[in-house]
Amino acid sequence: GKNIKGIISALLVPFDEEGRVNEAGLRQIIRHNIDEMKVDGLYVGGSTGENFLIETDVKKQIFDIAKDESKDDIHLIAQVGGMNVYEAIELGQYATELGYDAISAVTPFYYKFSFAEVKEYYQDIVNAVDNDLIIYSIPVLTGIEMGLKEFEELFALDNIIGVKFTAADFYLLERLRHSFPDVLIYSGFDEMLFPAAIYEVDGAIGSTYNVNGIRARGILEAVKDNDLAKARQLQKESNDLIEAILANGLYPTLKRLLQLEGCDEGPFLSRKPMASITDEQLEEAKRIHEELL
Ligand code: NAY
Repeated sequence: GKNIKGIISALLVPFDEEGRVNEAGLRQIIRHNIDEMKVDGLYVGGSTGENFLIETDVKKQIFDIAKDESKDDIHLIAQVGGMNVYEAIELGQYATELGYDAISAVTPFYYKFSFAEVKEYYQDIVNAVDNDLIIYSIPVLTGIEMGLKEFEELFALDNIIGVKFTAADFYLLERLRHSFPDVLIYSGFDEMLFPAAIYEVDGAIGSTYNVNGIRARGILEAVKDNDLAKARQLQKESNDLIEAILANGLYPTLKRLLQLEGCDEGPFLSRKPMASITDEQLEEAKRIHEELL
C-alpha cells in the first residue's frame, strides 16, 4: 500500500479576468506549499481548487502543472470525481498516466443518489482506473451521508485505500479508525484537526494548510508526542486564523494571504460565478496577515 500521510494542502488555483488559469501564480502557490509550508502532499482538483466550475481540459491542465512543478518531491492526489462518472474515469486515467500517487473522488452530488448508486460509481471508477482511490466524503456539501456499514462496503472494493473525512462526526470517525486500522483516514476540517489527530488519523487534507501548514504539522506532532496542551494551543491559534478567514470569504482570503506571502505573479481571482475579492475584504486580509498568520 501507499504511505500518503501527513499534511496535504488542497491546492488553491488563481484565475485571471477571463477565467483562465494563472499558471505562473499557480506554480508559485505550489512552490510555497512545498518550500515554505513543507507539506507532504497536494490534493489537486478539490473544492478548494474551484474544480466543479471548470472544463475537463482545464482540470487536466492543472494536473499537468502540479505534477510538472512538484516533480516527485511530494505526494500528489488527483480529485477526479463529480456528477459525471465518465469524466471521472477519463481524469483518473489521465492523472494516473501523469504519475499521481492516488486519485480521489467526491461522492456524486446534486441528485439524491442512493447508496447503491454511489457504490456503483466508485466501482466503475476503480474498475477503469489503475490506481488507488481515496473516497471524498463531505456530506455538508453533497448531502450524501454514509455510516459505518456503507464505508465498510466501499472499503471492501479493490483499490479503495482511504477516505477524506470532512465531517464533525467524531463518533463515526472513532468507529472507522477502530474498525479499519489499515485504511488511510484524512481529517477534512482544518478547524478540527486536533480532535481528529487524537483519533489517530493518518493525515489531513485542507484548504488552510496552503498558508497554515506549519502550525498544522505542529498539531500532528504534538499529539504524537502526547503534548496535548501544545496541540490545543496550536489549534487555538489556527482557529483564530480560520475563523477570521471564513468570516472574510474562504477562497478569496486564502488567495490574498498567498499573495501577501510573496506569490505575486498575475491575478489571483476566483472563477465565476464565485465572486472575487472586494476592497473591504482586501483590507481585512491584510489585517489577518499581520495579526493572525
Ligand atoms: C477540498 O478542496 O476539497 C477540501 O480540502 C475540502 C476541505 C475543506 N472543506 C471545505 C468545505 O471547504 O479545508 C476544508 C475547509 O475549507 C476548512 O476546514 C475551513 O472550513
